[in-house]
Amino acid sequence: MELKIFLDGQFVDKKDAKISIFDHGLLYGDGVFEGIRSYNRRVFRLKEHINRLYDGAEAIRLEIPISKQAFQDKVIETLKENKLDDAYIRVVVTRGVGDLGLDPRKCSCATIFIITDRIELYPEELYEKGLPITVAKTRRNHPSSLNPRIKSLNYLNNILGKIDAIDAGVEEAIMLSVDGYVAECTGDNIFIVEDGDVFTPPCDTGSLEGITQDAVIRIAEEKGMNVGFKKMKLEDVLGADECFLTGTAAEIIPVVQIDDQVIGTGFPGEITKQLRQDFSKLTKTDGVEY
Ligand code: PXG
Repeated sequence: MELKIFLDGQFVDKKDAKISIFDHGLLYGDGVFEGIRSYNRRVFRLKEHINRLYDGAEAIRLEIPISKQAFQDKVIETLKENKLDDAYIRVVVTRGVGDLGLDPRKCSCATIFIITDRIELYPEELYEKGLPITVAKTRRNHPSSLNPRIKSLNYLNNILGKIDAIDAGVEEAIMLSVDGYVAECTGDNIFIVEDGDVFTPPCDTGSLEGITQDAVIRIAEEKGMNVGFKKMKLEDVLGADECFLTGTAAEIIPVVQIDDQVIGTGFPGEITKQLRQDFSKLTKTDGVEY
């Protein structure tokens, strides 16, 4: 069965899902998006993703022409249309069709599309052995230039970071802020564990407010751990007992090496493993059913 895409109010076959070359999402990366997951016919943190989408849209003064509830319903409908139990969901809202100038006022109507597809998982081996990563040469956008809370369609900063990772022969790279603090990775938030305490950099160093990051903070709190936001330098990560990354696609993935430096024992740590177990339970029981 061909994949059905929700595009501007209707379902179309994947091969027919096309947008204009005058769409400002394409011309300028002018728009917002979300990556969401469903597990066993439950959409994980759907409301939170839709809220972040609308907050980002508001921050760039992009009016989404349907209500949040209608948007959530469309996500569910798209999943049902494609009969997917476990899915990766990509939601995109662009400024829409305009002229060749930057002026967003020339775009009269936002373009909305929703893609639901099978999820491509990282190999299990990476979770068992842990991930080697690098430090990107590219610095994270300064928050005063582009607020990291906005999950915008303009991902070139992250893609340049990803190219740095590829050049180093690894999957992910730590991105530092312009003033040298650890912000996040190219598509994941970062955590460290120090003497049993769990820390992640605050959003104002240039990281996205991750939905998986938030879920992990709550799990750690419930387990009675001391957990919180802390500005950190690369040395703090290198000297940590454990390090892991969080994101919708990766979930929680241990980091065991940064360039030629081993983190902790060089194996995934106990706290990382515990958090992974609890997160896995949460994704099986929580979420909007369909
Ligand atoms: N930081 C950035 C910059 C992200 O893009 C995360 C953190 C994790 O956030 P969530 O809310 O998912 O826990 C993301 C996630 C990819 C990819 O292919 C990743 C993301 C979006 C699209 C693709 O790795 N975003």
